[in-house]
This record gives sequence, C-alpha cells and structure tokens, in this order.
Amino acid sequence: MADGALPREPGASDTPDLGQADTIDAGFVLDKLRTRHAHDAIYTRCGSVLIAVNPYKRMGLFSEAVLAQYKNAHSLPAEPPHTFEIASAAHRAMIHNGRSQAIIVSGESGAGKTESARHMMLYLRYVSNTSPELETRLYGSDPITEGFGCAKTVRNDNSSRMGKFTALNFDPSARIQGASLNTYLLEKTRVTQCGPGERSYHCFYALLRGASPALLKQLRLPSAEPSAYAYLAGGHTGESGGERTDKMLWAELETALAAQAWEGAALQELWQLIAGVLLLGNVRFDAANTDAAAVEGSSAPSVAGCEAVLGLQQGSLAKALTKRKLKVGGDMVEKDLSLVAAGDNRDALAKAIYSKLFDRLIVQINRALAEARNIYSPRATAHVIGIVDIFGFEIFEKNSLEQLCINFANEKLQALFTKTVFAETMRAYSEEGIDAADISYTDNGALIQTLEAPNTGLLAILSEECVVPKGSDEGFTEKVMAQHGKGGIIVRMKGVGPKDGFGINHFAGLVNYGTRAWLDKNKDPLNGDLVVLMQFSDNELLKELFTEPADVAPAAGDRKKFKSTKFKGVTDTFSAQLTDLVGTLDKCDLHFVRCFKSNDQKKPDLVEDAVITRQLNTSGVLDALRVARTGFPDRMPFDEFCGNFLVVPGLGTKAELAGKAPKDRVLALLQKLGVPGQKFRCGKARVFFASGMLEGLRTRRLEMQAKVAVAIQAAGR
Ligand code: AOV
Ligand code: MG
Repeated sequence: MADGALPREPGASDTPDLGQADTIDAGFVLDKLRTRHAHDAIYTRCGSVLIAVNPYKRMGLFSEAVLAQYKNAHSLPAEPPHTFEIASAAHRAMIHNGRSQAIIVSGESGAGKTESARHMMLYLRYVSNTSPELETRLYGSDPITEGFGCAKTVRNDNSSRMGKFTALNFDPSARIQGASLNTYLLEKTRVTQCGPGERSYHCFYALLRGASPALLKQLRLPSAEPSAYAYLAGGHTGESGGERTDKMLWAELETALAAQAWEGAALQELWQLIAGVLLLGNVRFDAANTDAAAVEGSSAPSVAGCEAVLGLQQGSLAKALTKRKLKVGGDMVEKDLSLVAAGDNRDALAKAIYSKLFDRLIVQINRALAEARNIYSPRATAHVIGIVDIFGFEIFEKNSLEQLCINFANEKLQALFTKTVFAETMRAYSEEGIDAADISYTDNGALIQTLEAPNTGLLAILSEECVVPKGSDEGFTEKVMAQHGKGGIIVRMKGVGPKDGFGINHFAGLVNYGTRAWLDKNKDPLNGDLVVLMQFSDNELLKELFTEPADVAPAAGDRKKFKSTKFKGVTDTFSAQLTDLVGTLDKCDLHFVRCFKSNDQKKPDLVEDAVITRQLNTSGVLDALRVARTGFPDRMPFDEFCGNFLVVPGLGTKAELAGKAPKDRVLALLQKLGVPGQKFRCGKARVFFASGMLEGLRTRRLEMQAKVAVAIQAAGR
C-alpha cells in the first residue's frame, strides 16, 4: 500500500469487530485474524480491546493522512480499527468525561508493543499542541531509553529489557503540558552475559562502532570490536539486524543526550562508566588460585584502564575485587576471596554501575521534562493519558525469579483487565437488575494474594528467607510449599526435587520455576568495600550514583540490621513499583491493546496457527469477546442522560416529559432518537448501551445542535 493511503479492509462481508460476531471460539477468531492478516488488515476490534497482529513489514499505516482520518472522524468506532483509534478514543474520553486515561499494551516479546505504543504517542502528539521544548525532550528521549534499555534477543532485534510507563499531562484546554517516564525492572544479567544470537544493550555497540578512535582511546578501550570484550564476546557481536545501525544510534544518542543536558564533563563521565563496565568484564582471575583470588597478569591493562575511567586510585580495584575487609574484635582484617567470589564481585559491580546509570538517565529525562513543563504551562495538570508498554507473559523451558516478576506484573495487569472488562460490567448489571447470568470470567485475585500477601505471600517468604540465619533457596521452596502447596495455585514441579522448584498455575497456564539462586538474586548483594571504593571515585557521576541510600544488602542472618534498615530485596522494590503503577492505573479509564505475533520467524505475510492460538490462550481476549458480544459496555444514569438529551432541539420540550418518572423519560427520549431495543437496556437508575451506541448518540446531538445554530444564524441575517 502506498504511504498516505487509508487502511484497507478485507470487504463488506468481513467484520472488523469480533464483538459483533455470532459465534465465538478460538477457531473462529483464529480464522478471522488469519483472513484479515492476509488482506493486510492487521488490526481487529474485539469489543473494547484492540488486537494488533505484527505484520513484520512496513505498510504505510501511520502517515499524516491516516492520522488526520482518525482525528477528523465524527465518532468512534467509524473507521477501520487502528492503534490511532484507541489513542483517539482515550483522547476523546478525556475531553468528554474529564477523567484520566491509560492504555495498556501487552503481548509476548516481539509482538509489537513498543511499536504500537510509539504509534499511539504519535497520534496524541498530532492532535494536541505542545511546546517545541517538550517535543524535543520527550520524543528526543527515545534513543536514550532504547539505546540503554533495549537489546537484541532471539525473539526481537530491539527487545525492551524493562517495562515502561509514559504519562502525558494535559492542561485544562487539552494541550500537552508535560510528561514523565517510569521504568521497571531493567534486566541486569544482560550486562555481564548474553546468550548465543543475543546482544547486550545497544549502547555498548553504538559506542564501539560510532565513537571516534580518539574518544575510544580516551576511554581506554583497546579495540572497536565488540568481540574484544568478554561481556559481549559470548553473544552476537554484529549489528542488531534492526533498521537502525549502531553508528546511526550513536549519532542519535549524541543529539538526544545533549538535549538532556549531558554535555562536557558529565557526558564524558557517562561514557567512562560504559567503558568501565566493558573493561571490568576483561578483568580475569588466575584460575590456579581457587581459594585466594588474584588478578591474572595479562589483565593488568584492563584493570589500569578501568581504574582510570572509573576515577579510582591506582591499585585499589584489584584489591577490592579479590579481598574483603572484616572486623575482627576491634581490628579490621583483610580476608581473601575465592576465585568464584571474586568473579561474582566483579560482575555485581558491573551490573550495579550499569543499572544505577540507567536509573540516573531516566531521572535526568524526567528533570528535563519537568523544566520544559514549567516553561510552557504553569497551570495545574487537569488530566493524564498514560501508556504502559510492559514485558508480556513469559513461559520458557527454564524459568527463574526474573520470569516470576514479569509474570507477577502480568497477573496484576490481567486483574485490571478483568476488573475493567468483566467485573465492573457484571456488578453494574446485577445492581440494575439486568440479567447477565450466563457471562462468566476467570478471576486471578487468589493467585495475586498467594504471591503478594504480607507475611504469608510467596514474595514475603522470599524476603524473610533472605534475612533469617541460614536462609537458603531450599528452605524458601519448602516454606512456600508448606504455606501454599495445597491450594492448587502453587503445585509440585515435575522432574525436580521438592526443594528445587514449584509450578504456578498462572492465568496464562502452568509455569515451572526453578528456585536456585533466588535468595542471591533477591538480595542482589554488592560487597560493601566496592561501594565505599565507588564513593571515593574522582568520577563525580559514579560517586553520586553510589552515594544514594540502601546500597548494601544486609548479610544473611543479620536480623538486627534487617529490623533497623528494613531489608528491601529486588522483588520488594519491584512489587512496590507495581503497586504504585496499578494505583495510578486504577484512577484512569482503561483501554487495552493486545499485540499478537503472526509467526515465530519474524517473517512478513506468514501466519502460524499454533502461534496465534498460543496467544489467544494467554491474552484473555476470548473471555473479553464473550462479554463484548453480549454486554452493554456504556452506561449513563437516567438524570445525566436526560440532562444531555432533553436539551436537544426537536426531541420534545422539557414540559412534555416533565410529569414522567425518570425511567419513562429516558424511554421516551430513546424512542424519539430511534434507538433499537436490542441496543440498550434500562436498569433501575441507569441506561446501558451496546458498544458504540452512546458515542453515536453524542455525535447526533452535536450535529442536531449545529443544524439549529445554523438555522438561527440564517434567520438572524
Ligand atoms: P515488543 O515491544 O512487543 O517486544 P516491538 O514493538 O519491538 O515488540 O516489535 C518487534 C519488531 O516487530 C519491530 O522491531 C518491527 O520490526 C516489527 N513490528 C512491530 N509492530 C509493527 C508494525 N505495526 N508494523 C511493522 N512492523 C512492526 V519486547 O520489547 O521484546 O516484549 O521485550
Ligand atoms: Mg518492546
């Protein structure tokens, strides 16, 4: 399709809304999605949810002409389904009902979440004015979050290795006045290891391939080849395979960082930290010394380079990596670390530097955004439109704590989905005496409780095990099974010992989790000596990153410290962030985009049935359909409806309906408006409308009012 053309639809006999179909089952939906995909109709409405199937090819669906088409649509849904339609629905709802809105984009890795979120941002930016400063700072921040937070994986050449929530603040006149960004759970392990065919974060390759030889030399990097660095050498060392080459990203990063005030010494320090991570990876320890680790002779240049770029005193790094200071009686003594412990120490430091730097980049983006906001509009924010782009549900052959966190997040979002699409509708129906007996849905409330309940939940048990004397992975697994093993949510894992893992029956299916190293992963410990060393760095940025509170996890068994500093594991922080996010989303009207992969080979024009079916099962889309088809998703109290429509010229005067009871007035008005009986239900105090009906009535009201206004003007001439 030529750029600028309108989206094509398969034909009049096809429905772009599965909610309108007569029969609903997985086979039917699969068939529809396949047919539509074959006609390049990648979007399908499913009641209030949009299904977006990744086409793996550019289709010209996002041109200015298409933007204008959705902006100028009289009412929704009136156009072919599109991510612009969802963004438009959120934008219009914000203006109409004065509430904040959020769009939750979910789906498997590589399904198109980040692309879809980008398209919706594009739309919101197109329909609302904003200042040039905000434009550059918000949209210009993209290369930073992508460069430092995305990486090539086997599933996606540009995979987001963190969750992201972008909020746009609107002033009372619906202009974008500000924005903010939150990120969740950056994947730290990728900094020190990446599997075959995968890469570490894009920024490392951008630096090596994009920076001048002079800069690389200043950064003490001995080679521009990724394969020269141990942290990168284990994975794919070529380009990511995406549309943006590493050199292009470097150029974009230079501009984007400058726009966030990363200039001069600060910018130099930033790249010094990235170089420092690469050099740290090249520090090897002598394999012969297993009990008392020592840096290998050939690693001396890496150590020296690392000390230079990290602003450390000569000779201080090797010592801090291989020894630990202990207090014995009143004296400090040095204890040798084992070969394994020294390696862990080095990797923990690299991960800490990188993840703290990433957090700092986000803080800086938010600072710049806040400044731009003050320049532009000092008025109070009236509403927010937020977009959540978060890692989808993960079921791998081997699953660990990372998958549990990701799947926990998906359970929380699924609960919002359930609540929005099903529970609220059901409750409203029953309150109003409308029969909806045959609509059922799966509620995951019990599972969420099993994971997050204070004291007894799985996450609480994990953090407690991190601080009790002799806490262990096996002990944790046993306690979880003792507490939850009989409820049917957490079950024994087949094929492993009872202390090595468990299965969890998620809404998307059974996932088996191996629990090895969970305590360490949750503690994410960093040797206190290294923290102190960083705090004395000459690199101001590094010093600042490590001077923030709560750097050191308490040693196992240190209960006193636990009580006083309240031990916070990785999962506690994540769980708190999630609660925060869900709290924000709870205050918003929610819209959902479910992204689907068409096949596992990233190929255009190919639909694999098993791949679609897998996603239908994990997305909750079929359940949503059942409700969308039978349900009446829009509702309005009788009084509000009369208030809105009694004033419409030509529908009868207030006096005519004055004596009637509210419900009879509504019925009379609906009759005058010609609304068919199957499109609405009257409850006790509210009237319910089938999907799209209310929006259509609103448009008609505006049109009728406009007609009368024109007539009055004409009469006045
Ligand atoms: P994700 O965000 O869902 O994965 P992306 O949005 O990065 O997935 O999409 C993956 C790739 O699919 C993109 O780089 C594009 O090549 C292609 N793609 C996705 N959507 C479209 C579209 N609408 N039109 C054309 N190509 C598309 V992850 O971040 O891995 O969970 O962690
Ligand atoms: Mg993504």
